Amino acid sequence: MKKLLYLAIIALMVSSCGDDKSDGGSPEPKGFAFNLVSNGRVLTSGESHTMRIEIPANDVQKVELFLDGRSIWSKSEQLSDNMEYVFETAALPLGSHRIELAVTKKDGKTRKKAVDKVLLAANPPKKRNATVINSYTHDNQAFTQGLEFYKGVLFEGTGNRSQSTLRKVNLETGSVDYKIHLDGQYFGEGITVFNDKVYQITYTSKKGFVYEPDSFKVLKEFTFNTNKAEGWGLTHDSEYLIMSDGSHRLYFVDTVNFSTVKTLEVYSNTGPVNYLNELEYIDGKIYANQWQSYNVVVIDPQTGAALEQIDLYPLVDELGETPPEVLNGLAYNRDTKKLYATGKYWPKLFEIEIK
Ligand SMILES: [Ca+2]
Repeated sequence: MKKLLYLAIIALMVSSCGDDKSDGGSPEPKGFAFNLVSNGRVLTSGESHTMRIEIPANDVQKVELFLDGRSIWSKSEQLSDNMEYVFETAALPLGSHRIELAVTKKDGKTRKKAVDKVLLAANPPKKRNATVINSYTHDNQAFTQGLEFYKGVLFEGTGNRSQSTLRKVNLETGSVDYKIHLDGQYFGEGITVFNDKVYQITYTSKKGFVYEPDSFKVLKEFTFNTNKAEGWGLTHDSEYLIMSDGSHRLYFVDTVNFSTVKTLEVYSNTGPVNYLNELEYIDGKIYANQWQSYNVVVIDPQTGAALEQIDLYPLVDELGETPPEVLNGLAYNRDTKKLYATGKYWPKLFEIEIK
Protein backbone atom coordinates (compact mmCIF):
# COMPACT_ATOMS: atom_id res chain seq x y z
CA MET A 1 0.00 0.00 0.00
CA LYS A 2 2.83 2.32 0.96
CA LYS A 3 4.52 1.50 -2.34
CA LEU A 4 1.35 2.31 -4.30
CA LEU A 5 1.03 5.68 -2.56
CA TYR A 6 4.66 6.39 -3.33
CA LEU A 7 4.13 5.54 -7.01
CA ALA A 8 1.05 7.74 -7.10
CA ILE A 9 3.07 10.66 -5.75
CA ILE A 10 5.79 10.10 -8.35
CA ALA A 11 3.14 9.94 -11.11
CA LEU A 12 1.61 13.18 -9.84
CA MET A 13 5.01 14.89 -9.84
CA VAL A 14 5.78 13.75 -13.38
CA SER A 15 2.43 14.79 -14.80
CA SER A 16 2.46 18.13 -12.97
CA CYS A 17 5.39 19.35 -15.01
CA GLY A 18 2.90 20.71 -17.51
CA ASP A 19 5.25 20.03 -20.36
CA ASP A 20 4.03 16.83 -21.93
CA LYS A 21 5.50 16.29 -25.35
CA SER A 22 2.21 15.94 -27.24
CA ASP A 23 -0.35 13.30 -28.02
CA GLY A 24 -1.98 13.63 -24.66
CA GLY A 25 0.82 13.17 -22.17
CA SER A 26 1.30 10.83 -19.27
CA PRO A 27 -1.35 8.91 -17.31
CA GLU A 28 -2.95 10.75 -14.42
CA PRO A 29 -3.72 9.58 -10.90
CA LYS A 30 -7.37 8.63 -10.51
CA GLY A 31 -9.71 11.53 -10.00
CA PHE A 32 -7.78 14.11 -11.93
CA ALA A 33 -6.94 12.62 -15.25
CA PHE A 34 -7.08 15.05 -18.12
CA ASN A 35 -5.58 15.19 -21.55
CA LEU A 36 -4.95 17.61 -24.34
CA VAL A 37 -4.92 15.36 -27.38
CA SER A 38 -3.24 17.19 -30.22
CA ASN A 39 -1.56 14.91 -32.72
CA GLY A 40 1.44 16.04 -34.71
CA ARG A 41 4.02 18.65 -33.83
CA VAL A 42 4.25 20.26 -37.25
CA LEU A 43 1.36 22.21 -38.76
CA THR A 44 1.06 24.12 -42.01
CA SER A 45 -0.16 27.71 -42.01
CA GLY A 46 -3.84 27.87 -42.89
CA GLU A 47 -4.57 24.43 -41.47
CA SER A 48 -7.42 23.95 -38.98
CA HIS A 49 -6.20 21.66 -36.23
CA THR A 50 -8.69 19.82 -34.06
CA MET A 51 -7.62 19.15 -30.50
CA ARG A 52 -9.48 17.00 -28.01
CA ILE A 53 -9.84 17.97 -24.38
CA GLU A 54 -10.51 15.02 -22.09
CA ILE A 55 -11.50 15.86 -18.51
CA PRO A 56 -13.51 14.38 -15.64
CA ALA A 57 -16.23 16.98 -16.21
CA ASN A 58 -17.98 16.32 -12.87
CA ASP A 59 -14.85 17.39 -10.98
CA VAL A 60 -13.99 20.40 -13.10
CA GLN A 61 -15.22 23.99 -12.89
CA LYS A 62 -13.26 25.55 -15.75
CA VAL A 63 -11.02 24.75 -18.70
CA GLU A 64 -8.93 27.36 -20.49
CA LEU A 65 -6.59 27.27 -23.47
CA PHE A 66 -3.60 29.55 -23.86
CA LEU A 67 -1.59 30.21 -26.99
CA ASP A 68 1.94 31.43 -26.20
CA GLY A 69 0.70 32.52 -22.78
CA ARG A 70 -2.35 34.39 -24.09
CA SER A 71 -5.84 33.09 -23.30
CA ILE A 72 -7.66 32.05 -26.49
CA TRP A 73 -10.63 30.06 -25.16
CA SER A 74 -12.30 29.14 -21.90
CA LYS A 75 -15.36 27.25 -20.81
CA SER A 76 -16.94 26.90 -17.39
CA GLU A 77 -20.47 25.79 -18.25
CA GLN A 78 -21.80 22.69 -19.94
CA LEU A 79 -18.51 20.93 -19.61
CA SER A 80 -18.31 17.39 -20.86
CA ASP A 81 -15.72 14.62 -20.57
CA ASN A 82 -14.79 14.97 -24.23
CA MET A 83 -14.64 18.37 -25.87
CA GLU A 84 -13.10 19.63 -29.10
CA TYR A 85 -11.35 22.85 -29.91
CA VAL A 86 -10.50 23.80 -33.47
CA PHE A 87 -7.23 25.69 -33.58
CA GLU A 88 -6.99 28.03 -36.58
CA THR A 89 -3.47 28.77 -37.79
CA ALA A 90 -4.04 31.14 -40.73
CA ALA A 91 -3.44 34.41 -38.87
CA LEU A 92 -0.48 33.24 -36.80
CA PRO A 93 3.18 34.01 -37.34
CA LEU A 94 5.21 30.97 -38.37
CA GLY A 95 7.54 28.99 -36.15
CA SER A 96 7.23 27.85 -32.55
CA HIS A 97 3.99 28.05 -30.60
CA ARG A 98 2.94 26.58 -27.28
CA ILE A 99 -0.65 25.62 -26.58
CA GLU A 100 -1.44 25.12 -22.94
CA LEU A 101 -4.56 23.65 -21.35
CA ALA A 102 -5.40 24.77 -17.81
CA VAL A 103 -7.97 22.69 -15.93
CA THR A 104 -9.43 24.04 -12.69
CA LYS A 105 -10.97 21.47 -10.42
CA LYS A 106 -14.00 22.18 -8.23
CA ASP A 107 -11.65 22.41 -5.24
CA GLY A 108 -10.03 25.42 -6.96
CA LYS A 109 -6.78 23.69 -7.89
CA THR A 110 -5.54 24.37 -11.42
CA ARG A 111 -3.20 22.16 -13.36
CA LYS A 112 -1.75 22.65 -16.82
CA LYS A 113 -0.53 20.65 -19.77
CA ALA A 114 1.22 22.04 -22.82
CA VAL A 115 1.93 20.92 -26.35
CA ASP A 116 4.48 22.55 -28.62
CA LYS A 117 3.83 23.13 -32.29
CA VAL A 118 5.84 24.36 -35.24
CA LEU A 119 3.99 26.22 -37.95
CA LEU A 120 5.36 26.04 -41.50
CA ALA A 121 4.63 28.32 -44.44
CA ALA A 122 1.81 27.17 -46.71
CA ASN A 123 3.81 27.57 -49.92
CA PRO A 124 7.41 27.15 -51.05
CA PRO A 125 9.31 30.39 -51.73
CA LYS A 126 9.10 31.52 -55.35
CA LYS A 127 12.46 31.01 -57.06
CA ARG A 128 13.87 34.07 -58.76
CA ASN A 129 17.16 35.04 -60.36
CA ALA A 130 19.29 38.15 -60.16
CA THR A 131 20.87 39.65 -63.24
CA VAL A 132 23.74 42.12 -63.18
CA ILE A 133 22.92 45.55 -64.61
CA ASN A 134 26.10 47.42 -63.65
CA SER A 135 29.31 46.73 -61.83
CA TYR A 136 31.35 49.16 -59.75
CA THR A 137 34.65 49.06 -57.92
CA HIS A 138 34.40 47.96 -54.30
CA ASP A 139 37.19 48.25 -51.72
CA ASN A 140 38.64 44.74 -51.56
CA GLN A 141 39.81 45.48 -48.02
CA ALA A 142 36.26 46.04 -46.88
CA PHE A 143 34.90 43.09 -44.87
CA THR A 144 31.36 44.22 -45.67
CA GLN A 145 28.83 43.74 -42.87
CA GLY A 146 26.32 46.51 -43.51
CA LEU A 147 25.30 48.37 -46.65
CA GLU A 148 22.61 51.01 -47.03
CA PHE A 149 21.80 54.15 -48.98
CA TYR A 150 20.98 57.33 -47.14
CA LYS A 151 20.11 60.48 -49.13
CA GLY A 152 21.78 58.99 -52.19
CA VAL A 153 25.06 58.20 -50.40
CA LEU A 154 26.19 54.63 -49.86
CA PHE A 155 26.97 53.87 -46.21
CA GLU A 156 29.01 50.78 -45.43
CA GLY A 157 29.96 49.10 -42.17
CA THR A 158 32.87 46.69 -42.10
CA GLY A 159 33.94 44.02 -39.63
CA ASN A 160 36.81 42.00 -38.22
CA ARG A 161 38.57 42.94 -35.01
CA SER A 162 40.89 45.94 -35.30
CA GLN A 163 39.65 46.51 -38.86
CA SER A 164 36.04 47.56 -38.30
CA THR A 165 34.89 50.81 -39.82
CA LEU A 166 31.90 52.92 -40.70
CA ARG A 167 32.26 54.66 -44.06
CA LYS A 168 30.65 56.70 -46.80
CA VAL A 169 31.37 55.36 -50.23
CA ASN A 170 31.18 56.95 -53.67
CA LEU A 171 29.16 54.41 -55.64
CA GLU A 172 30.49 55.44 -59.06
CA THR A 173 34.20 55.34 -58.17
CA GLY A 174 34.20 53.01 -55.18
CA SER A 175 36.33 55.51 -53.28
CA VAL A 176 35.82 55.87 -49.56
CA ASP A 177 34.92 59.50 -48.96
CA TYR A 178 34.78 59.37 -45.18
CA LYS A 179 35.61 56.74 -42.61
CA ILE A 180 35.93 56.16 -38.89
CA HIS A 181 37.49 53.18 -37.15
CA LEU A 182 35.81 51.32 -34.33
CA ASP A 183 37.75 50.64 -31.16
CA GLY A 184 39.90 47.52 -31.71
CA GLN A 185 37.84 45.39 -29.32
CA TYR A 186 34.72 45.71 -31.51
CA PHE A 187 33.84 43.58 -34.52
CA GLY A 188 31.51 45.72 -36.59
CA GLU A 189 28.35 44.18 -38.03
CA GLY A 190 25.13 45.53 -39.58
CA ILE A 191 24.31 49.19 -40.08
CA THR A 192 21.13 51.12 -40.84
CA VAL A 193 20.13 54.78 -41.00
CA PHE A 194 16.85 55.55 -39.25
CA ASN A 195 15.39 58.98 -38.40
CA ASP A 196 18.65 60.68 -39.41
CA LYS A 197 20.80 58.54 -37.15
CA VAL A 198 23.21 55.78 -38.13
CA TYR A 199 23.00 52.58 -36.10
CA GLN A 200 25.80 50.04 -36.09
CA ILE A 201 25.84 46.79 -34.15
CA THR A 202 28.75 44.53 -33.20
CA TYR A 203 29.26 40.78 -33.41
CA THR A 204 29.74 39.39 -29.89
CA SER A 205 29.93 42.47 -27.65
CA LYS A 206 26.13 42.95 -27.50
CA LYS A 207 26.95 46.59 -28.09
CA GLY A 208 25.74 49.07 -30.66
CA PHE A 209 26.49 52.66 -31.58
CA VAL A 210 24.34 55.57 -32.71
CA TYR A 211 26.08 58.15 -34.90
CA GLU A 212 25.33 61.55 -36.31
CA PRO A 213 25.19 60.82 -40.09
CA ASP A 214 27.51 63.63 -41.31
CA SER A 215 30.38 63.50 -38.83
CA PHE A 216 29.86 59.95 -37.48
CA LYS A 217 30.12 61.50 -34.03
CA VAL A 218 28.93 58.90 -31.50
CA LEU A 219 25.63 60.12 -30.06
CA LYS A 220 24.92 57.08 -27.95
CA GLU A 221 26.09 53.56 -27.15
CA PHE A 222 23.55 50.85 -26.43
CA THR A 223 23.36 47.21 -25.46
CA PHE A 224 21.16 44.66 -27.18
CA ASN A 225 20.59 40.96 -26.94
CA THR A 226 19.57 38.12 -29.23
CA ASN A 227 19.07 34.38 -28.64
CA LYS A 228 22.60 33.69 -29.88
CA ALA A 229 23.99 36.74 -28.06
CA GLU A 230 25.36 37.88 -31.43
CA GLY A 231 24.62 40.77 -33.76
CA TRP A 232 24.69 40.15 -37.52
CA GLY A 233 22.54 42.18 -39.94
CA LEU A 234 20.56 45.35 -39.38
CA THR A 235 17.77 47.27 -41.12
CA HIS A 236 14.56 49.00 -39.98
CA ASP A 237 10.88 49.38 -40.78
CA SER A 238 8.86 52.52 -39.95
CA GLU A 239 9.00 51.75 -36.22
CA TYR A 240 11.81 49.46 -35.19
CA LEU A 241 15.34 48.37 -35.92
CA ILE A 242 15.33 44.83 -37.35
CA MET A 243 18.30 42.67 -36.41
CA SER A 244 19.53 39.20 -37.40
CA ASP A 245 21.81 36.91 -35.38
CA GLY A 246 22.73 34.27 -37.95
CA SER A 247 19.82 32.03 -37.01
CA HIS A 248 16.31 31.94 -38.52
CA ARG A 249 15.18 34.68 -36.14
CA LEU A 250 14.77 38.41 -36.70
CA TYR A 251 14.50 40.81 -33.76
CA PHE A 252 12.45 44.01 -33.83
CA VAL A 253 14.25 46.40 -31.52
CA ASP A 254 13.00 49.63 -29.97
CA THR A 255 15.25 52.67 -30.58
CA VAL A 256 14.57 54.26 -27.19
CA ASN A 257 15.47 51.47 -24.77
CA PHE A 258 16.83 48.93 -27.31
CA SER A 259 14.64 46.13 -25.99
CA THR A 260 13.33 43.45 -28.35
CA VAL A 261 9.62 44.07 -28.88
CA LYS A 262 9.02 41.18 -31.26
CA THR A 263 10.90 38.12 -32.51
CA LEU A 264 10.05 36.83 -35.97
CA GLU A 265 10.86 33.25 -36.91
CA VAL A 266 11.55 32.83 -40.61
CA TYR A 267 10.17 29.63 -42.10
CA SER A 268 9.58 28.12 -45.50
CA ASN A 269 7.15 25.27 -46.18
CA THR A 270 9.81 22.77 -45.09
CA GLY A 271 11.47 24.30 -42.04
CA PRO A 272 13.38 27.25 -40.57
CA VAL A 273 15.40 29.47 -42.91
CA ASN A 274 18.74 29.74 -41.14
CA TYR A 275 21.87 31.88 -41.40
CA LEU A 276 20.04 35.15 -42.04
CA ASN A 277 22.72 37.79 -42.37
CA GLU A 278 22.76 41.26 -43.97
CA LEU A 279 19.30 42.81 -44.29
CA GLU A 280 17.45 45.36 -46.37
CA TYR A 281 13.88 46.54 -45.95
CA ILE A 282 12.32 47.11 -49.38
CA ASP A 283 8.66 48.01 -50.02
CA GLY A 284 7.34 46.34 -46.89
CA LYS A 285 9.42 43.17 -47.19
CA ILE A 286 12.64 42.13 -45.49
CA TYR A 287 15.44 40.96 -47.76
CA ALA A 288 18.15 38.85 -46.13
CA ASN A 289 21.21 37.28 -47.65
CA GLN A 290 21.95 33.85 -46.24
CA TRP A 291 25.44 33.30 -44.89
CA GLN A 292 27.60 30.94 -46.95
CA SER A 293 25.18 30.87 -49.85
CA TYR A 294 24.28 33.01 -52.84
CA ASN A 295 20.64 33.16 -51.76
CA VAL A 296 18.64 36.17 -50.79
CA VAL A 297 15.39 35.41 -48.98
CA VAL A 298 12.43 37.78 -49.20
CA ILE A 299 10.53 37.65 -45.91
CA ASP A 300 6.99 38.64 -44.92
CA PRO A 301 7.55 40.82 -41.83
CA GLN A 302 4.14 39.87 -40.34
CA THR A 303 4.30 36.08 -40.59
CA GLY A 304 7.99 35.31 -41.14
CA ALA A 305 7.18 33.39 -44.33
CA ALA A 306 9.98 33.07 -46.87
CA LEU A 307 8.09 34.41 -49.90
CA GLU A 308 10.88 34.34 -52.45
CA GLN A 309 14.35 32.91 -52.84
CA ILE A 310 16.60 34.87 -55.17
CA ASP A 311 19.68 33.26 -56.68
CA LEU A 312 22.60 35.71 -56.75
CA TYR A 313 25.07 33.26 -58.28
CA PRO A 314 25.18 35.33 -61.52
CA LEU A 315 27.20 37.87 -59.49
CA VAL A 316 29.93 35.28 -59.03
CA ASP A 317 30.11 34.75 -62.80
CA GLU A 318 30.41 38.51 -63.19
CA LEU A 319 33.21 38.72 -60.60
CA GLY A 320 35.28 36.49 -62.89
CA GLU A 321 37.08 34.91 -59.94
CA THR A 322 36.32 32.83 -56.90
CA PRO A 323 34.82 35.24 -54.38
CA PRO A 324 37.37 35.94 -51.63
CA GLU A 325 34.65 35.67 -48.99
CA VAL A 326 30.87 35.27 -48.69
CA LEU A 327 28.18 37.35 -50.32
CA ASN A 328 27.13 40.01 -47.83
CA GLY A 329 25.53 43.39 -48.39
CA LEU A 330 22.28 44.50 -49.96
CA ALA A 331 21.40 48.15 -50.42
CA TYR A 332 18.33 49.66 -52.06
CA ASN A 333 18.36 53.24 -53.28
CA ARG A 334 14.78 54.43 -52.72
CA ASP A 335 15.24 57.45 -55.00
CA THR A 336 16.41 55.51 -58.05
CA LYS A 337 14.71 52.21 -57.08
CA LYS A 338 17.94 50.39 -57.79
CA LEU A 339 19.25 47.44 -55.80
CA TYR A 340 22.91 46.71 -55.12
CA ALA A 341 24.80 43.76 -53.70
CA THR A 342 28.39 42.89 -52.81
CA GLY A 343 30.41 40.61 -50.55
CA LYS A 344 33.17 40.61 -47.96
CA TYR A 345 36.44 41.67 -49.62
CA TRP A 346 34.73 41.53 -53.02
CA PRO A 347 36.49 43.83 -55.52
CA LYS A 348 33.15 44.66 -57.14
CA LEU A 349 29.75 45.89 -56.13
CA PHE A 350 26.85 45.19 -58.48
CA GLU A 351 23.61 46.82 -59.40
CA ILE A 352 21.20 43.95 -59.84
CA GLU A 353 17.72 43.34 -61.12
CA ILE A 354 15.50 40.53 -59.93
CA LYS A 355 13.69 38.50 -62.56
CA1 LIG B 1 21.47 46.57 -46.07
